[in-house]
Amino acid sequence: MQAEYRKVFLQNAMSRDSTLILAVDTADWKKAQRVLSESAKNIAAVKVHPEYADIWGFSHENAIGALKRAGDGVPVILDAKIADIEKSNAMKAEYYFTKGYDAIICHGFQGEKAVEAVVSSANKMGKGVFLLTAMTSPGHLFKKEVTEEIAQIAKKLDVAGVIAPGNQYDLLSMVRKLIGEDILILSPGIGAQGGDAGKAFRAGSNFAIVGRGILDSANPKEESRKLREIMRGSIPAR
Ligand code: NUP
Repeated sequence: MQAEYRKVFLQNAMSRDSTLILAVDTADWKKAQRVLSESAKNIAAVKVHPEYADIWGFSHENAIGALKRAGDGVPVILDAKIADIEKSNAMKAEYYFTKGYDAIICHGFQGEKAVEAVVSSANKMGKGVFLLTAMTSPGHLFKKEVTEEIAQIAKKLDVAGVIAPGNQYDLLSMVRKLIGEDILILSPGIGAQGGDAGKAFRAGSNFAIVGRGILDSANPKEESRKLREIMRGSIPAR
């Protein structure tokens, strides 16, 4: 069940005392490894794109193992943005979960049945699904109604969490209202894309996903520490 994975994800965040997720977006494995180990004490999880394993010269399994070693055992979220029909989504989800990724980011615009295929594959394997309700990119085509419908799918399927833009606070708080208090909100768009962690948190976000803001900073350890402090308290008492 996704509620079970949500509990596991939250317990991990609480034991690491962080709700900051590092997006390891760099083609340079040495840099990824260095930034990750320097910020490991300040983060709850890492988020990685499927291409990076190959770019770094690893199999998926070895990339996951190396990320976990550098990050003190962090969960690894795959930003696969799964967006196909039911059958293909089931194949993709199973493929990535079998490799060892802990959770996956999935699109919602393809409709409930196709999302359900990812959720049932995740449930069989004790993994998590984070459903993308809107995007941070300027000019994105997620009209308000589309985001509302995706948020309703998230609620109906009770996914572990959703992804909602950390640089669009009205949209973020609308998503929070629609999904209720339990489903987690993970927000990219903070820092390099103009979003502010404190504002995203106050609009209803639980986790900040940050790439360049940490990767390109002169002091990733200090930058991740600051972001972690800003997000402190973003998990409501349950
Ligand atoms: O809407 C989205 N916006 C976004 O930036 C959904 C995403 N998954 N992302 C990802 O978050 C993006 O691909 C990148 O890996 C990360 C944000 O990185 P940065 O802007 O903090 O460098």
